[in-house]
Amino acid sequence: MDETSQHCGYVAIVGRPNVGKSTLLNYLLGQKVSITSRKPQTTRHQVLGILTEGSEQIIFVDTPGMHKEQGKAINRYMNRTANSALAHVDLILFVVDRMRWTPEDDMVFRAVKAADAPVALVINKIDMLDGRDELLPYSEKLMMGDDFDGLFPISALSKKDLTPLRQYLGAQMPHGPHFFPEEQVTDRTERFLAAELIREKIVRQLGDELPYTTAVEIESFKQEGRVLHIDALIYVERAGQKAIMIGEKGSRLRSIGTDARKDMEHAFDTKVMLKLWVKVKSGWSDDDRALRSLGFDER
Ligand SMILES: Nc1nc2c(ncn2[C@@H]2O[C@H](COP(=O)(O)OP(=O)(O)OP(=O)(O)O)[C@@H](O)[C@H]2O)c(=O)[nH]1
Ligand SMILES: [Mg+2]
Repeated sequence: MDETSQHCGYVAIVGRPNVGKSTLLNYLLGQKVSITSRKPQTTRHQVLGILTEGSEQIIFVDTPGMHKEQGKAINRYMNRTANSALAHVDLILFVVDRMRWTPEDDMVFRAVKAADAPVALVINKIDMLDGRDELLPYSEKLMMGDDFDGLFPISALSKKDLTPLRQYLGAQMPHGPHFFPEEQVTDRTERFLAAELIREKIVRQLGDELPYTTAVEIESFKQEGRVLHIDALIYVERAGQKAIMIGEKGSRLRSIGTDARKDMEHAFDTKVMLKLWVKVKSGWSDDDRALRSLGFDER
């Protein structure tokens, strides 16, 4: 294709935890590159999702939810990661949940206002509304002056009303050659996605506390014939957490493994043999060196 007719740009997706940023990204791409769950602080890293359609390439940057709690090294890492995505993008999607505007939304609002790029407000989860009218007062409250370049009430989950947002995104992309090959969908490796899918199952299957103290490391990732062999280590912080992760007679770990394997077989389009181990590494989430060795890489 003639490069002079191409459009290409970066779009940061930011907001407090749990508003539906990763769900929106996966929907826009038509495939899963970023894990999701009903628990806050699911996304821990920046993940690029690349959408190429004809002359248009939109490079989305999914980010960890910005949150007030700064207690541990991992929380500071996640907030830094989200903030750094605001620099050098062409557009910012500020995602909020239509149900509630919280002090954390105020915090994100201040951060996006301080950035150079135009900001569009995305009010997600409108499927939870009884009627559309319920949104009006909320939108007015939010359209404070000229703060936002656009306003999009959507439902990323039920895939409602996304066409105006999609068209807007295309129209905002500056002229310029594509940065990525047409077939590339993310900047992350299959290894990274494998680790994330395991973590997603942990977050989805286990109680409220455990997910925050869990990290996953892929030890080996080898295609042998028609089977992809993946060995992974799940880190927890205490022996009691290890027992919960394994479950009675190994039942919990088996169930996490089965769910993760199914997703991997779909994502990698091959048969997968997944082996999981659980290991205690106390204090890893508040230890910068441990974080670095687990792939928390400051991008
Ligand atoms: N009802 C409803 N639920 C949604 C919608 N979009 C996302 N969700 C749900 O909201 C929860 C959080 O979604 P995520 O996409 O993981 O949210 P996130 O903003 O990426 O969260 P963090 O990565 O933790 O910052 C999940 O249970 C989603 O299924 C929506 O439009 N409607
Ligand atoms: Mg997320």
